Amino acid sequence: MIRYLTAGESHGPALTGIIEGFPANLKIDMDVVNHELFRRQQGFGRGGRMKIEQDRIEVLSGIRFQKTLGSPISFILHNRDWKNWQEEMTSGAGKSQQPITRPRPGHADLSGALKYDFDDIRNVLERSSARETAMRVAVGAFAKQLLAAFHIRIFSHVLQIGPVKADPNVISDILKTDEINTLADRSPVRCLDKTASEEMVQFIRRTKQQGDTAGGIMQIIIRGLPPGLGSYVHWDRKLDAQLAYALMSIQAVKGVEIGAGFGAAEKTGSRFQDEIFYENDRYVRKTNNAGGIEGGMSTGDDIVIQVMKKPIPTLMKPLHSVDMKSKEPFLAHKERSDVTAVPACSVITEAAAAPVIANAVLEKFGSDTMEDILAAYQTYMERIKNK
Ligand code: EPS
Repeated sequence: MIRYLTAGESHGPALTGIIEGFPANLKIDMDVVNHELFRRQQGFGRGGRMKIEQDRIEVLSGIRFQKTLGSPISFILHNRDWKNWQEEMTSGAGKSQQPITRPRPGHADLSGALKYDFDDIRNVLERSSARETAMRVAVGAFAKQLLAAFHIRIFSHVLQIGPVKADPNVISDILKTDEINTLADRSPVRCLDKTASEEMVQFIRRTKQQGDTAGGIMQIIIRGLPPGLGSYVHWDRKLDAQLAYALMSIQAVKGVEIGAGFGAAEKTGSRFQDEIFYENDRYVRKTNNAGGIEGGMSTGDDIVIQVMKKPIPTLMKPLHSVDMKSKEPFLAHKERSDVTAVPACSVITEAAAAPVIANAVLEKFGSDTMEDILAAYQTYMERIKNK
């Protein structure tokens, strides 16, 4: 099974990642990995940092002649901004010239400083920063290449930023195609509804002028799964639970909804359940309120998930806070940040979901070499055809 670790401070020398348990003999295209990192850096509403960085990783182990070895894959991403932070962020001797003592409401600042007994909030914010997600996107890019061998694709797009929503009627046809990411990548906010996309940009502009920030909702679509990934037999093997865990762990995510989500509460059972038919030698459901997961297992239909990211807590017009040194009321600390990172978060959700699905594939079909895993997959697909 795939496990992974990420390390690195936002303004430290580098971010690093290690993936353990990745099967051998999968061809890896590093351009694909670096393209995913590029996608994460896009999106209207990002701050100055993305103009400094050009995220690319260098692989240090686990791959030879473009193929995985089954050994841990480790990689490094050098922070270009490091050159501006060498003294403040050194691992050698030194002392901060500008300790931060005014926690931002909504950030990890206050609880983190209390928990780890820090007098300088920078010790918290450097690691709690969403800069860490660059490593998760790299991990996701490896996992996506594994999934591609089984024809499993992961897409995402933005449904809402602030009060501006994509029109479900405008985007419904696109959602049936495999063009979701291609078209979403063309929008400055990854929204498939062009009118809403423009309104979102205007909304972000206005929000920035007001010194404020915005959150939003994105949708992930995972397509091409066989039925039966995950399991109902034990709580921690349920695919929806594992996906929710991975998605909730993304910085500033406050909600995850599967399929019809909370909207299901107002439906009666007869209107909510996806009825089963048998057509052209296979089982079909004509609706997908369950979002592609029943009893903690994939049904074979698209897995559909909505993820909500709250507004970023670093405000240029800061909110009330307390100075941790003097205990006097002060306005919270402000530093360079994004107005919204919802479009980037959309790419990150794909990456967070990918290792979860990859693990469900490995759990079902084996984990050593691609050849063995693919053979087990084909046997299973043949067997369920006749069921
Ligand atoms: C981020 C890098 C950060 C922020 C953002 C995410 O860069 P900096 O702090 O140097 O401006 O743009 O981080 C946050 C929103 C946060 O709350 O920490 C990135 O690479 O994604």
